[in-house]
Parts: sequence; structure tokens; C-alpha cells
Amino acid sequence: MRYSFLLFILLVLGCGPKHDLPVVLELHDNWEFRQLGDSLWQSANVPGNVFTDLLNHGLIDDPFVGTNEEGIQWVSETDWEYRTRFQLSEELLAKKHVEINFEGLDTYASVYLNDSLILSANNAFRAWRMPVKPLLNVENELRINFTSPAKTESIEKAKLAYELPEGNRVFTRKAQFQYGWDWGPKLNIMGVWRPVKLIFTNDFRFGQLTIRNEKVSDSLAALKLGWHTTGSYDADRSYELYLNKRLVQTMTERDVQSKGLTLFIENPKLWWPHNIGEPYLYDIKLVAKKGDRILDSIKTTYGIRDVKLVTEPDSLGESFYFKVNGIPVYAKGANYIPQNSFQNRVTRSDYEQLLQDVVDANMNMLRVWGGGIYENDEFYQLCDEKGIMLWQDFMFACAMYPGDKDFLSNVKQEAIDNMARLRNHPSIVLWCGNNENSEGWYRWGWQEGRSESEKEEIWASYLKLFDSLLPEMVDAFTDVPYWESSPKYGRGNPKYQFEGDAHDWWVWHDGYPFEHFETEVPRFMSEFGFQSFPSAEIIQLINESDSLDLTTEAVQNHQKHSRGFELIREYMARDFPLVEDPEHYIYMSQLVQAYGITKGIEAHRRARPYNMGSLYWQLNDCWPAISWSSIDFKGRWKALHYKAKHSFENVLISPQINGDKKLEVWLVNDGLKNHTGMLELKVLNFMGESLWAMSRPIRVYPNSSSMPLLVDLEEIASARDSVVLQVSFNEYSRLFYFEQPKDIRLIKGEISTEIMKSTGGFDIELSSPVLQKDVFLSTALEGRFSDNFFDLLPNRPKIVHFQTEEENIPELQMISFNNFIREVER
Ligand code: BMA
Repeated sequence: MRYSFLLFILLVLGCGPKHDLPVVLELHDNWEFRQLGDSLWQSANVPGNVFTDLLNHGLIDDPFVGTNEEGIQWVSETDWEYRTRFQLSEELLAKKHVEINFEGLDTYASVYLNDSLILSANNAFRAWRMPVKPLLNVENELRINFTSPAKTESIEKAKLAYELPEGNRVFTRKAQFQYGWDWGPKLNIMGVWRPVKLIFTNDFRFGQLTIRNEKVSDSLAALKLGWHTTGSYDADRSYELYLNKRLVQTMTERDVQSKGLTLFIENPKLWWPHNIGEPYLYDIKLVAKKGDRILDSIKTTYGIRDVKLVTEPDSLGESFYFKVNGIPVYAKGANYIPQNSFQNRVTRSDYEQLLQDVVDANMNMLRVWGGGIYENDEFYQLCDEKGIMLWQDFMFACAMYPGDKDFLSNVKQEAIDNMARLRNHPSIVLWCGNNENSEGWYRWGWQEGRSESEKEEIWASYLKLFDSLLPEMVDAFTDVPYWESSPKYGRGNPKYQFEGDAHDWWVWHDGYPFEHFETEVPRFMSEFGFQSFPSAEIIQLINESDSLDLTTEAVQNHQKHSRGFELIREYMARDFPLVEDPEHYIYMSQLVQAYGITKGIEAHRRARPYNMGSLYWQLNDCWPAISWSSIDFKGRWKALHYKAKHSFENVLISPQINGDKKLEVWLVNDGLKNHTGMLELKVLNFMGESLWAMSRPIRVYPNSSSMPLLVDLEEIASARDSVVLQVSFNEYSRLFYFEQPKDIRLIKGEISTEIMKSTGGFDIELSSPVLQKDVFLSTALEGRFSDNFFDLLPNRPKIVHFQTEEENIPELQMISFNNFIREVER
């Protein structure tokens, strides 16, 4: 601090080292927009999009509520014009080079700087950069015309003699979910969706810094550094390399040109997924100098890790798992979709919160699904810091794409832009070509009614893109493995269970019972899911009133799966009491979802090392929705998120009843530590009386799944519908019921609560004389419960913390599963 103040004084006095750093100017002010051809300009936000600009002026109704979505489709069918005026100082204009950078234009945009056309953009995922010095004055105008994607799409479509599945969206390189998805609205945005910058330089500027692992071991890491610069060769230029703020190497331009730059780190601290070790990040900074004049500097954080995708034939098929730093890592997590249909509304704290929710639920992997966006730098930075591994899809989903030269070269540049931007992030452990395109081609009837030559051409386009272009790019830009399509084999191909990653949609789409997850376990489950209703607050938001009516047209419009409501009801009736009151229906639907998905998670984990990953569909929502998410649009955890947290714990106790009516007690350990201790089993009735108990010493090995105990059910209890099994092992504990939820004969009883102010909120102490199952707490106050949807053992008080900034004691609402079932006769 004192040092930088001194430096500042020296600079002001002009007797210190002179700098000639590039100047970056964001062009985010004074924007206006209008419908093309209109006379009236209105103020606009950049980054932003035309829907949020129209909304800000009250010119359209909020598409996130009611049935408004339908009435505003005209916005995407219209052409729009944006402009800004800005001044530049003579000092800036005197710089030798000026570049304009558009980090994201969605999508078909003609850009004019002072009336000269400088860019015709056609890919929302690309960054556009160009020199503009000769065009700039003191007073300037930047104008962008956006044309409706539908226009270009119909021109492109007319060039083909056949139709590509699934509609015209395949012609436009923009987020595919904007065309409507089975969990999201059709809101096809247009606008400047990412920052716009002017960059002024004299002789030198750093472009991107690239770091590749030449060698990674416990004793030594060798990192090959490279960078792009704007300056030409200059023998007087030198470079300084800092590691964790310490100067470690000084080089001349000539050294760098002849030998390149390799950074050696002895006994490096490696980057680990957070459930295995520390996600350690080094600070790396490079400074370019001429004499003692600083020309530019560039810095990044970097995690040293080696990642491999192991796909080796074995006696059963072919393995599919990730090895990080030589250790097989079981992947636990969910599929991630964009957090908002309007990306400009997603804040830093939204990223921070959601990714913390991921860590808090003991997940170590997210799959960035191919129908969304390549996320922004912040997202990847946070995943690096939090030790979350990313399976990164390229942005292609559920369709067949064109394979002509222009399309391919556009995608090639898209891949280059995004991989160049993201390649230094240790969190990215896989690049995957697409979501379900190959499954769709083989399984969804897309080949029907087509001639052989047409099929050949469509499949040849697929191969050009996903079997040649993208893997070549991944190889050229990263050290990370590439996987052609998720899943490897679709539903219907029996191989799905033995090789590659799988999507199990027999449950849900085909109505199979949840037990299907237990009997058909693949090598790596990259998608499986079940819908539920979001919190009551989201339903009220959709209904634009206090009403929890789940049958309104508004609620119907926020369920995008044609059989969604029907399937939720069908599964509820199978395993749970069918309730009617909307508040209870919401609660019960969440329990059904949590029950089914955690059944899957635990079956997958028990099956390690055969199965090495369990990612459910889907983590989050992009608008207020009835969907597969475990966290709703306002960030509230559904029952699934709370219960997945337990099922994803590194050490998992997972009992199950096998086909021979025996109780198997499984212990899964994803950590690298041995655990020894007593495995204790107790059968309790719902008043808390112990009816049976046993214990035995066990040892749980690192990275393992084992079944140290098998017991005859007969031995344990006769009335299995009115008891619970408690299994404990060291600090871990687990309750297990022998019957399906609807058949458990709980006892009705009061839950008493005491609420006390505590640091950062309130402590709520709950207790009950009888076992209470799935206790759900809610309050009108904004805040978070440390636990929810939990079981309360008889006469064993539990304290739940409610984190809030509010000062008032919250008025608690409580629902317990005990209220909905047959009462046991006492
Ligand atoms: C998967 C995803 C999405 C879809 C989800 C639910 O196949 O890849 O395309 O939203 O199923 O149907």
C-alpha cells in the first residue's frame, strides 16, 4: 500500500519509470435505440438487448409473467437500430493504433462507425475486433443495425434442397434455447449482449496469454507460456515474469523469440476439484518493458492440473472417467443452463451465489449444456476458484447443422475465439461437440422419409463439424480431451449402458419407474432428471398475484413440456400421497423429484468404479418455470438440492434392499482418506424406541464403494412400514425407510419451535415427540435455511439457522410429510 503510494508520487513527479500502457475505453454510455425506420430514439442499455430496453420504457409487457411471452414475439421479427455518440480527447486520438472490440453481438448486425460500415456480424458467440484509427474524430457516432434472424434463416434454408431437423435455428449461431425449449420461453433476443471497447495503443500491446502444461508431476511443473502482441520485433524490449507477485524470470525479446518461455515450478501446488483437495491457483503476471518504460502487462490466475478422460476397453465395455493429476475422480453434479433469458440481467452476485450453491451441495462438476452460451469469464474464474470441474459443450443442441464452407468457417472462428479466451481455465476438463445431435439422428426419426444421398450429406456435415473441425481445434488450443456428442449412445441402443456417457430419459419421458435408475446403471450418467414445481413465490410471480392456483393459463405457459403436469401427477400417485391443495402439491412434487433423483445418484455412486459420474438434469432455471431444476429462478433450493447435498457427500452411507429381500448397507468414499470406525445400525419406531441394533468395525478405503454389511430383512423388523433404520459411521449418519413414502405409517404430532436471534440471522430449534419426515420450513422473509426438507427424530431437537439481514423474528410456516399419510394405530 505504502509502496504503491510512493510509486504514484514518483509518477506524478515524472521522475519514475514512464509508462506507455494501452488505454481501454468502454463504450457503454449514451446508447439509444429505435425500430428501424422509426423517428423516435429512446435510451438503451449496453450490454443489453432489445427486450429489456423495450421493457424499461414500458413498451412491452414483462414476458416472464402471465402469458405475456406470446404477445411480444413481434420483437424478434422486427429490425432494430442502436447508436451511441462519444467524444475522444486529442490525447487519445494521438495514439498510434485504435482497435474496436465487440465481445458479443446478437446476431445479424451491420456496424457503422461515423457512417462507414466496419462490420457485418453473423455469430453471437464470436468476438469482433478491428482497427478503426482512420475513422475516429473528436465527435463520433457508432450505429448498429440488427436484422431479424428469421430473415437470414429463410435465405439460408432456401439454399438447401431439404429441411434440417429441428427448424431454422440451426442456421443462426446464437443461443439455441432462445428459440424456446422444454423449460424455457421463446425470447429470441437481439442486441449488444456483451461489452464494446475501444483500445488505444502506441507501439505495443499484449493480446492473449497462453499457458500449456508441458509436464505436471508432484515434484515439477513445466508451463509453456506464449502470448500475442501487437508490436513488431524490437530487440530492446524485455519481459519480466512474476509468480505469486515474485519476480522469477527476466528475458530479452531475443531470448523469447529463440527459446520461448518455460516456467518451472518445483514441488508445485496442484489444482484439485474441491472435494479432493485445494483448487490452488497461482498468480502469473507478465510485464513488457522497453528500458525502464512499462509497455503493457498481462496477468492471470492459473491452476496446474493434468486431466485425462479415460475411455479404455474393459471386460464389460469401455470405461468413461476423468483422471485429475493421476487420480480417478468421481464426477458429481448437474447440467447448467443460462441463468436468465436476458443474459444482461445476470449479476456477479448471481454467479457467486449459484456456484456456491453447487459447492454447498457437494457437487464437483457442472456440464455447461450446448443449447445455451459459452459463459463469461467470471463464471469460469469462479469455477477455477471453487474447484468445480466443467464439462463444456460447444453450443450445438438437439438438431442437425449445415456443413457448407461459410457455416464451417464461421464455427471455426467461434471455436477459436472461445477456446483462446477460455483455455487457461483449469476448471474446464472436457470440450464436448454437441448435445444429443447424434442421438437425435439415430433415434428421433430424423432420417425418416429422406433419400440415401440426403442422409449421407446431412451425416457428412455432422462429421465435418464434430469429428474433424472441433476436435482439431480443441487439440490445437488446449490440453483438454474432446468428446464428440453427449450422450455417446442414445436411448434404444443397448450399448448405452456399457460405453461412454448416457442420458437416461426412460424415467420421465417414457414414464419408467424411478427404480430404473437402480437397475440400469451406465458408465457415466451425464443427464437424468425429473420435474417439480418451483417455490410458492415463483408461482405467485407467474400468476402476478397472491394466488397459488396451479391451473391458470399463466402457470400452463410456464410449463413447456407437453406432458409435464401429467407426468408429475402420474409419478406422485405411484410413490407418494396424491394431494390437491396447491401449496401441498408444490411441496409433494418437490419430494417426488428429490426421491427419484437421489435414488439415481446413489445407485450410480454405489456402482463406482463401473460408473464414474452422475450429473442430473438440471441445476437452474432461465425464467420462472416448472422444470427439472433443483434451484428455482429466484435461487430458492427445491427439496432436490437439499437432498442431493446429502447424496453427494464424499462419504455416503447408502442402504438398499436387494431382490432377495436383504438389506445391503453400502459405504461410498470419493475422498482420498481411509476411514475406520464402527458401523452402527439401529431400528427405531416412530416414537424413538429402539427395536433392534447392531454394530461392527469397518474400514472404508479411499476412492471406493463397498458393501460391508448384508442383513436379512426378517431379522431386522417385522412391521417395516412403521420403523426407520438409522445407520451411523463416525460423523456420518443416514435414515432409511423400508417402504415407499406413501406406505409409511407415520404418527401425527406437533412440532414445537423456538426462534432465537443469532449472528447473521436466527436459530430455529425444532423438536417433536414423534418422528417427522421431510419437514419444510418457509417464511415470507428473504433469507436462507441451513437445512430444509429434513427428518426430525423423536425428542432430538434440531437447530436450523435462517440467514437473513432482517431484524424481525420470522413467522414460520411448516409442512411435514406426516400430515399426508395414514396414521398408525397406537
Ligand atoms: C435433455 C436436454 C435438453 C432437455 C432435457 C429435458 O435431453 O439435453 O435438451 O431440455 O433433456 O427434456
